[in-house]
Amino acid sequence: MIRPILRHGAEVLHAPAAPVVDVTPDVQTLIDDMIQTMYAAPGIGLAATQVGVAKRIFVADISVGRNAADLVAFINPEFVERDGMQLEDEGCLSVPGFNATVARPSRVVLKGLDRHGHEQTIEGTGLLARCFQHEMDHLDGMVFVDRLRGLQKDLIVRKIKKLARLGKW
Ligand code: GNR
Ligand code: NI
Repeated sequence: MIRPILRHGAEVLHAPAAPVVDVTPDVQTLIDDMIQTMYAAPGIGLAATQVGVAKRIFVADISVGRNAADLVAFINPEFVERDGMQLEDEGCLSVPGFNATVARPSRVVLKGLDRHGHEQTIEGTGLLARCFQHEMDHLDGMVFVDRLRGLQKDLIVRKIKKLARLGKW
């Protein structure tokens, strides 16, 4: 089932999510729905908070369905390594129509559970590293706009507020 994606301003997007205690069938259904929702959008990642669930779960596929091996689901992910630096353009399904350059480490290693509840450790570089960090931010209640400073941030926040006021957000 495709679930609606919440937009910047929805409370659950701006609060930290709680760890998953048990990988129950409900969690597996949620992950299946998140994968469908990510592909339908289309996007390269999706965090549970974006579909209104305050749990530490995300899915990612930088091939957007072209390569089955690229699909990743993480439950309770944690950083084990982070190094380097990359400056690239970033967008978010919860902030449609906006993008900005965000500084991120160029390589990360994440550890957590897969969708069956088994431990997994995955390394990401380049776009995958960026995607992993973007989704980790979502689990901590942070959206890429929160990583911006000064005029760039103010401009996007101001435009979102205006759209919301006009009922176009
Ligand atoms: O689809 C997405 N593209 C993207 C591009 C650059 C950096 C991060 C991303 S993640 C985003 C999907 C999304 O909002 N995930 O939370
Ligand atoms: Ni996002």
